[in-house]
Amino acid sequence: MNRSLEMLFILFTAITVLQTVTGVDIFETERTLYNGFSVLRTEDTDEPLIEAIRSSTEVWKVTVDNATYLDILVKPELQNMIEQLLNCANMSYTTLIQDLQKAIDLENEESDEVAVASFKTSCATTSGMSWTQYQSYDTISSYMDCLGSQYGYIAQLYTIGSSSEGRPLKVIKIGTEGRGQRKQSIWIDGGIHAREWISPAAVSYLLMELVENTNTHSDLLNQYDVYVMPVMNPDGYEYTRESNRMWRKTRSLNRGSSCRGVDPNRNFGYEWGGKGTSQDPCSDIYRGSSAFSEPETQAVRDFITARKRNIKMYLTFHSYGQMVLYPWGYDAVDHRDENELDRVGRIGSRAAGNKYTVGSAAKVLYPAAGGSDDWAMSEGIKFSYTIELPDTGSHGFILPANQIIPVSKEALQAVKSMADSI
Ligand code: 0X9
Ligand code: ZN
Repeated sequence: MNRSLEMLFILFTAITVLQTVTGVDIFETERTLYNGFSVLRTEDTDEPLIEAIRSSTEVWKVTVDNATYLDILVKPELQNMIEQLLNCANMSYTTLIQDLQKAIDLENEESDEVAVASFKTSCATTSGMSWTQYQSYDTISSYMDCLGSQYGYIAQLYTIGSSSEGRPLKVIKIGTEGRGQRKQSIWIDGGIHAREWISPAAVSYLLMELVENTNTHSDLLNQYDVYVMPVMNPDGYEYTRESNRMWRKTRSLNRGSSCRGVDPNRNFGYEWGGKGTSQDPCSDIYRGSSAFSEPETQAVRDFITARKRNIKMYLTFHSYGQMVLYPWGYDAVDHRDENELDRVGRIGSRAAGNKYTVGSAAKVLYPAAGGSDDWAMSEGIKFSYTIELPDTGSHGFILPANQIIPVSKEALQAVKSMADSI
């Protein structure tokens, strides 16, 4: 490191020790705003500067066309400093998002009336559900209630537990029962991470298609029953709607800390506590006090475990990055089913328009233990995937609502083709 970079580095470290991470959050109950926050993209290197930046703000890794990048959330006070440091370290960067709050404010504008009309299903009308805007958990939940009562012959509603804040955790099983033999099934979930709004939107779209447009999907439904849980972490999701758009974790209380929440995708019980996890309740990748410490992950564990012999594929939808990832995620270690998982992953990617990167989670992205995908595979569900929905960073987590329908349509094609190929 040259002398001026070293000086800046020291200054930067001092400043960031005094200031902590995310948006402007004056009181716990007030909305956190991201005025003037930007997202910068730089190359993925081992430069010590990145570690310093990582300790003071959020850095997300993304793979696009075989190249990996780091997207850095930059608060306004550090904008100049970080840009200078990147320049001094000879690291090129681009600005992905100029003002995060502006992007947040525009994100949920209702899109395109034509699309609204064509998706007014009976239950959507009853519950106020649509896929032209991001919806509240209450709306998604009422929509599921309606499906359970109006389409009882094909859709069975389960409340599998309740969240830390007491919200019902809901799953719908889509299945044509009563044919003598027990069918194999597929599990699909969304909304593990609160801020990844496209996930519950797309997973609820899949649910709508399979229940309210069943005839179009008889190929899939003749072969499999499908369990769909659009929002695994409803407390976090509501918190992103009401208070802090960039929240990731659950909202449980942590003993001995004023920081709330656990990363549900570090809380599952396979290799829990390993690489890419934190013991610090204030961290965004806090693993929890023990494996399955969260009521949300417990409920999913219990429901899946009881049915695991029949579940052939586990699919969990996240964002962003456009990736189809398979185990292992806890570490870059090989396993014997990797070729097979890769083959099916590629079929999914192709069906979704060929713009998803396919690979093992730890190798393509980063090692992170306690993920739901690893746990599902460790329970004997061979085809286990995390699908990181679009985009590749231009909007990141703040994908405009007019993207819900196109992204969901691609996701539906991916799911159908993957199910067909296992
Ligand atoms: O880090 C995660 O939990 C996932 N990425 S995200 O940006 N949506 O947070 C990736 C999880 C991949 N699977 C495992 N590491 N097990
Ligand atoms: Zn996620």
